[in-house]
Formats: sequence, structure tokens, C-alpha cells
Amino acid sequence: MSKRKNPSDTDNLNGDFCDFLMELAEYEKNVSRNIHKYNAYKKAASVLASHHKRIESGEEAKKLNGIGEKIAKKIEEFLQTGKLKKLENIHEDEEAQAINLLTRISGIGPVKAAELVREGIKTIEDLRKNHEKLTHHQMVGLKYFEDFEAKIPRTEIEEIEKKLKGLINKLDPEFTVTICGSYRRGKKESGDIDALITHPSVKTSDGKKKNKEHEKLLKKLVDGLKGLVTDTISLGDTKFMGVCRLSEDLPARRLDIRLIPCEQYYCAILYFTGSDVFNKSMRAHALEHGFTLNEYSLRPIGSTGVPGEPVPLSSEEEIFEYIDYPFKKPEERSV
Ligand code: 8DG
Ligand code: CA
Ligand code: CA
Repeated sequence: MSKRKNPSDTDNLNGDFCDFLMELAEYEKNVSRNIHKYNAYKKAASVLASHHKRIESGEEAKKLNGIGEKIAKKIEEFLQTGKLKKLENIHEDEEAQAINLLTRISGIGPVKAAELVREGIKTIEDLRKNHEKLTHHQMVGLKYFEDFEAKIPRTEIEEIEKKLKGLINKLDPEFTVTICGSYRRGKKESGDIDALITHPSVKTSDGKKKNKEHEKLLKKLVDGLKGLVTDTISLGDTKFMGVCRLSEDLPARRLDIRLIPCEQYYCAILYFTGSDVFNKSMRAHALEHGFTLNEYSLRPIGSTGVPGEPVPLSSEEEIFEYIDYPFKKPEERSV
């Protein structure tokens, strides 16, 4: 999951509220480590971002689903005073700012950031002097700190997609490659690149022996990407996390590649296209219609409450059909 997000799009009439709510959300996640508050702020920001009219009072905000007393009060305070006391206090809290900064490095989470700050490591410069305290992932994150903060223009991902597909096709034309995430949702820029790959020979139903052969498949595939991939953060049997770069004059970009069994491909594509808020609402809808949906499968829930066998799928549309959810094109899933 890339860090720093903001649902405040250009046509968002409540963008200023969303900005401060997202900043509070980040604070709760990184500094307080209160995931419930983080989710509450994020939910409120997302609801406000898609609201068709400008909110003019806390009272009015409270009527929206997902906005309770406390958040409504903050909106009221912001409308009245043009600022937020809580946020001002956070801005003055040096330790909180240092933790927030360090969590912007790929691989550094809130716990590690707090630990570093406790040891007096508070800036990127401090970290560069203490890189022995970092894991390999965190070191790669630090090395490319500035690069990874930059959004990736859509046109550049189109080029990377072409190159990636070309190289993978050369290895075996039976591979299917789909770049998911915000790129598939049609966004003009993305935080990272989420590539999903499948091959007719990669099956969940395979016995242990056959799976052994596939263990090396992703490694071979990544070997074939020299010239595009510059660093490996981690490489397992099903997931590669790393770095790619189109040319010397462009920033390095975060690239994840997942090798998915073909039976699971459509559920995986759906899941990794997101957005995460869209996924949550679709999962909830599935449950209401007697199905459980996740990144691997769609399964009917029997009368005993136990999920049955995965439904065989041959397209993403079919998932929507099974649960009676009006089909949404990827571009319509950025809620
Ligand atoms: P971005 O990279 O441009 O910032 O946006 P994104 O492509 O939408 O976000 P992402 O963090 O790269 O995640 C890609 C999709 O994966 C996301 O849209 C939905 C799905 N997803 C969830 N939850 C999680 C999660 O906890 N971790 C990851 N890595 N992906 C998740 O729904
Ligand atoms: Ca990602
Ligand atoms: Ca992404």
C-alpha cells in the first residue's frame, strides 16, 4: 500500500475538509497507532469527497453516513476559525513530525519510526548516517526516498507496461499481464505499479510436486526483466517487490509483481484494482447476497454459514453478476 493518499480530487467541493481529515488520519495511523480513528477519518474524508454539495456547517456534515459528533465538531471549528487546534498542536509536536516523516520511507512502519525517533534519529540525514539500523527493504526505501515520493505519470506507466509485457512475452507468450491499482482505475498519476501475472500452467489445484516447478517461475520471470528492474526488495514464490526505471533521466519507481493462479486471476484483478473503499463496499454487498469475496475467490455461504467451493469465473463481470451488483468499470471504482 503506498503511503500518503488524498481523496480530494479536483471536482471535490469539500477538498479542504478532506485535506485536514486525511492529515488527522495519517497522524492516527503513524503516531497514535489507532487504526479505528484512522479508518474513521478516512471514511469521513471519502464521504465528503464524493458529496455533491459544499458542506456549510458541522450540523449538516453530521447528517452524512460516516460522520459522527467529533468529526462534525472539527468541521464546524474549521468553518468558524479557518483552522484546527488539534492539527496545530500536532504541527508543533516535533516528535510526531519526525515519526510522520520517517513513515514516508518505504518499509518503515509506525513502530519502527517511533523506535528510531526514540533513539534520536529524526531526519532523513540522520537515517543515512545510521543505515545499519535498517532492513534491506528500508534501505532501498531510503536510497530512493525522493524518487518514491514522486507520483508516476500515466504516460510513463503506459511505457513501463509496454516494456514489461514485451519482456514477459519473450519469455513465454502465454503469460497474461495486467497492471492494476490506480492506473487501471484510469488515474492520471499513480503512487506505484501493481502488476498481476498469470499463466495457464499455474493452478491452485496443482499437487505439491507440480507447485515445486512453479516456485522458480517468478524468479525466472524477474530475471528476464533486467533492463527494467533495478533493485529487488523481496522475491518469493508468488510476490516480487522491487524497483524499476524506464530510463536514467526518470525517477526510480516502486513495482510489485504478483504471480496468481489462473483460477484466482479475476478475483485478484478486482481486489488489486481497488480502491480499498470500493472493495470494502463490494465485499459487504457480496455478504448480503450470501457470498464471501476476497482477493482469491468468490464462495457461496451455505445455510450453515460455512463458505462452499469457489465459484469458477471467466471474467471480472461475472463476479458482479453473481452477487447482483451493477457492473462498475475500473474507472468507476475510485470511491
Ligand atoms: P496509488 O498506488 O496510486 O497510491 O493507489 P492504489 O493503486 O489505489 O493503491 P495501492 O496501495 O497501490 O493498492 C492497490 C489496491 O490494492 C488498492 O486499490 C486496493 C487493494 N488493497 C486493499 N487493501 C490493501 C492493503 O491493505 N494493501 C495493499 N497493498 N493493497 C490493498 O483493498
Ligand atoms: Ca501498491
Ligand atoms: Ca498502486
